[in-house]
Amino acid sequence: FLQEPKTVAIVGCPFSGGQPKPGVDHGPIHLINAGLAKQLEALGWKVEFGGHHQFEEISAENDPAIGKLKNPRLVSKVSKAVADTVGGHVQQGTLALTLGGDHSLAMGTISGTLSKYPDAAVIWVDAHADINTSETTESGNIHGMPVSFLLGLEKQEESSPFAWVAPILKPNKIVYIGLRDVDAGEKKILKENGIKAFSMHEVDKYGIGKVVDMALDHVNPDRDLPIHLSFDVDALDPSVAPSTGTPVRGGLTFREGHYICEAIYETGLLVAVDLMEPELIPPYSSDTVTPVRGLGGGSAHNSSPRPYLISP
Ligand code: Z70
Ligand code: MN
Ligand code: MN
Ligand code: MN
Repeated sequence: FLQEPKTVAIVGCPFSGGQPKPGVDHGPIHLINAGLAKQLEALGWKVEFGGHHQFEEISAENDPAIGKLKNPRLVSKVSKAVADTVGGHVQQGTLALTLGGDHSLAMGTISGTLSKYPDAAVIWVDAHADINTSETTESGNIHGMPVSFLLGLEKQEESSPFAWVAPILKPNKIVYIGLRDVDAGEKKILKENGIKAFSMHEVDKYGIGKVVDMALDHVNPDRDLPIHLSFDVDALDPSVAPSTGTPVRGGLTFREGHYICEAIYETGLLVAVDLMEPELIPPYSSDTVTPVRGLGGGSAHNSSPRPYLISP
């Protein structure tokens, strides 16, 4: 599905409005400053990167909660912009590599992939299922909800900020790896919809090689559908990736995390990758980091006081 020469477009999304803690809005900046583009070039990829997205257009006063959902208009607007950007790259046969930012962004990235490939397979690597609905969410944090929007588990009224999300992902086209912190309401949703999940228990039991094979057999039995990999770094054990909003004990090892990515890449079917919820990468500190100018549409300077926006 990718065009030659193989090209990766980095979509930097320093956004954390889908959850309350600042930190993940610096993740993409740290990854770029740590030399990600050069490393990808060294692996033989042509790299496109024009700067991080700037998100600043809705202030907190203008974005009161809808039901339990926090920052709904902002999260919706940001995800829509990301959907258009990722969709454009996938259309062109460029691997879209989105750097988060919190996982609410995947509403956008996966919508972008599905706009070109409605039957794409999604592999969601995470400690969390991120499948709460507005009914089941306890936190109201939308980063715990993107999968439910993509599946269309709730009807969105025309007035909903999320009405733009095409709810076309089928429950048998998403598979989880790495789960270990799933809410009771989410377990019920997974069960009722027959959604396949390989939790850390299955990783222990079968080993990561078998788990990836079984996950692919489930969502992509004939190995002919494009694959979207959505990788939350909190899937990794906190000893490997401590710098994320909510580290959860008992996660994937360094090699298990890499193996998943390698094995999926080897299928030749990968069209988009999300790397979500990273914060700081040592030895870089926030003091040494300079925000990069925006991709256009929106100025590079933020006047908004919202803590999850990068400031100049
Ligand atoms: C909980 C919620 C969560 C992180 C997603 C947690 C969700 N299920 N936490 N990613 N780091 O708030 O819905
Ligand atoms: Mn997540
Ligand atoms: Mn998570
Ligand atoms: Mn930082």
